[in-house]
Amino acid sequence: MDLLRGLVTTADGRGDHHGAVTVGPDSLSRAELLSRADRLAADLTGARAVAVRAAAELDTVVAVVAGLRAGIPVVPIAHDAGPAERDHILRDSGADVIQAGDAWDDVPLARVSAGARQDEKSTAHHLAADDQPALIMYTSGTTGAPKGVLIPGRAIAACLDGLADAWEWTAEDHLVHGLPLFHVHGLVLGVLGALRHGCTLTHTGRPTPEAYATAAARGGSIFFGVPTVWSRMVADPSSAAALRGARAIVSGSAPLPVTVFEGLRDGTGITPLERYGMTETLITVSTRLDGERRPGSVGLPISGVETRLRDDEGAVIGNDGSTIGTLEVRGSTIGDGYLGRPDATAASMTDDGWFVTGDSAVIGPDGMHRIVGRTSVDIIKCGGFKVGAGEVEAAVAEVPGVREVAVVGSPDDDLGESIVAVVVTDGPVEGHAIIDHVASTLSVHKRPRRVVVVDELPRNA
Ligand code: MCA
Ligand code: AMP
Repeated sequence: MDLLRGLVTTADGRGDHHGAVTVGPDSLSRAELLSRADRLAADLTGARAVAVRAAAELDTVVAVVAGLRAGIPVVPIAHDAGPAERDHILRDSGADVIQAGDAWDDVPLARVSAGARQDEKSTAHHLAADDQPALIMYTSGTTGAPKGVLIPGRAIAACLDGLADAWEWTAEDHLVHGLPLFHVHGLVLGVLGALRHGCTLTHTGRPTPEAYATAAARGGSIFFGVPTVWSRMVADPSSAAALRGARAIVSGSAPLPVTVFEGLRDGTGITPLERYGMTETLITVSTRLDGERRPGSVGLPISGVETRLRDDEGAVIGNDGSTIGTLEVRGSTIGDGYLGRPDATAASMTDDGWFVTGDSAVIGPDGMHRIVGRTSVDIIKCGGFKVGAGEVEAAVAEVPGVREVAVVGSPDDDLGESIVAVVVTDGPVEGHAIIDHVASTLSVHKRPRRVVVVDELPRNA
């Protein structure tokens, strides 16, 4: 199995063109992408893992493809990760080589460059076995620093093929999105999906309504976004109308409010597809292009995936459309657990081999899934980014003058949930100092949007 078969088989052949892969202002043909990636792959020979500062740039795509072609696990890191988060990921992943362009010159690792070069190195590549980690992706838990999820090539291929089946995604498509390249949504679906299926890719830099409208005018046929992207689209009717010629609009990473689903359908003339997944499992459930797209529903398991609900006592719940249980999943898209964390990996699985998602769901007699919440309040989904309350609390507690802190998610029309830090202080502490400290040591999207000072935090026994 070649994970990137669409890239390889169409490069230089039918369907390749300058602009087959565009990120922001820069474009390559597939043949150019492949040749740059293979030059970099030669530089990766013998590396343990390659860290990639995953800015929304072509170099990120080149570096990820190079790692996959060299058979070296790729560790994408948020481009705006502060030293605490970045250095944790570098240490924990064991990466010994980094592609970071001109940034992060304080990182003491061998540097490689994805930039264009004249030299013609050999293009030997070794393609990782399907069950070796292709990606190590970091995701937040309720407490502690983010954990690295081992994602083998076979899981990525199964997920992308399941979604191709559900959405009728083919080489004829032109995929458009502006999502971050350091998470599953933007990187696995949004980049590797286009390269596996051989379709044209436009990454808009940022996922603004205007940028999506411009890409629609240039032939965009499938658009990806998180609910925040789509609610901003609904608020911009002329950009929404520009998507009328598209074939599919897909939402995921957080619940799509029914009002946004309906606004999007009315504004674009396209009924959105919704899909559900996790970094640990990739995408497991989706509505189908040839099936019902119902507001509030994430649809059916994709091919190769099974789901079940269990109650607090562990009993399996029937698909009655009303009883809420914890969603468990198993099948070909599930990753290989957390790097170096056998305890956490074991805790995430049942004895009979199901992954416990931590999401609460209802399944109808027709098999349609509704995600109704999470079993932990210490996971916050802000703009589709998963943020652990404990991780932000630890960063806030470092700010001089903060005595106690609790971080919570607060319902927010734009972001779904916004991060709020409630603090007890010794003397005056500026809210923006707390916000900036989190933004600069963890990453910008983990910053509290609001700081509330109280005299005392309510505590139970
Ligand atoms: C603001 N900025 C700051 C600060 N405040 N910079 C430094 N310090 C500060 N205190 C800057 C930011 O760097 C940024 O700059 C600009 O202000 C705006 O940032 P922000 O307000 O955070 O952006 P936003 O408009 O609120 O972002 C909304 C968004 C974003 C674009 C929808 O939340 C997003 O990209 N979400 C996608 C999340 C995602 O892909 N999740 C998938 C996880 P500049 O403009 O220069 O950047 S994978 C997953 O969940 C599973 C598998 C699944 O199902 O998909
Ligand atoms: P992450 O850890 O960033 O991969 O986020 C995974 C989590 O995002 C899941 O456990 C869900 O809580 C949430 N999620 C993803 N897609 C959806 C969706 N379509 N509806 C509701 N929640 C979602």
